[in-house]
Amino acid sequence: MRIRIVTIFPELFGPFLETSLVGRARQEGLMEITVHDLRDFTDDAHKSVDDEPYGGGGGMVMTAPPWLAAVRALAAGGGAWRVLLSPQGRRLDDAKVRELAARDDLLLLCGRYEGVDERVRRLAVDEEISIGDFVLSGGELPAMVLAEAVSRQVPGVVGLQDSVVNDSFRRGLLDYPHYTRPREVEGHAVPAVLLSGHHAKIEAWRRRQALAATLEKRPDLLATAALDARDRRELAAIAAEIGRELPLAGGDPSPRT
Ligand code: 4FV
Repeated sequence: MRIRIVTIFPELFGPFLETSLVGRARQEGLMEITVHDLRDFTDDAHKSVDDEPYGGGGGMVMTAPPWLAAVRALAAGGGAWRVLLSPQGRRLDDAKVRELAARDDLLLLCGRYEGVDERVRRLAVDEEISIGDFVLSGGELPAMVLAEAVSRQVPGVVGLQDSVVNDSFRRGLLDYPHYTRPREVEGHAVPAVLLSGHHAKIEAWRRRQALAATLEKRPDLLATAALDARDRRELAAIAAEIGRELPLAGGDPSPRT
């Protein structure tokens, strides 16, 4: 898997590329992640990358020529999927992460200022991705979020592959609660089932916890979660217990009045 990132702040990526999962994946050659300075693709003495917006209004806009030069130089020979990180993009979620991981060669464009000139989108971008409906000062943190999420999908990057397969959202549900030593924390004990060694009961308990957490915190996810008949029965029981209507397909539940 190759990820190349274009930014005017390459220094922001140092620790991210040298640490933890991504750091080890690069070291072990499981991933190639490189950062490229947009200013290296400017052709003026000041290496300028922004200018005033046509039509007025505050702030500056990133000019198109450096971006076109950078993307065409780095994506020469084709094959790279060119992603602009921006609030106008499709929201990043587990399904999109897996889709991007399958592309195997990503070129991430990190905007700054008010954004990039519209011709960059038209001439040098295959897809826009947003990490959420809020405005940051740059696309660098979203690029790191995307790179980390995608790297977890690369075989061998996450030691326990099954912890990726079992990642919440992969199953369309929120995660079950996790416990470790000490057994008791300020009077709060570990659920006995987790100490039972009874794997089937532990699995059933975790499934029920994931269903309950999802119904409580993210009922919207239930519309697309992979639920079997046992799950549906369990959900109905949980909903009755906590006085919640079960979300109709696609709708979220309102507390039972
Ligand atoms: C963003 C987001 C984001 C917008 C203006 C950079 C900033 C500035 N990118 N998801 N939310 N980008 O806020 O991806 O250029």
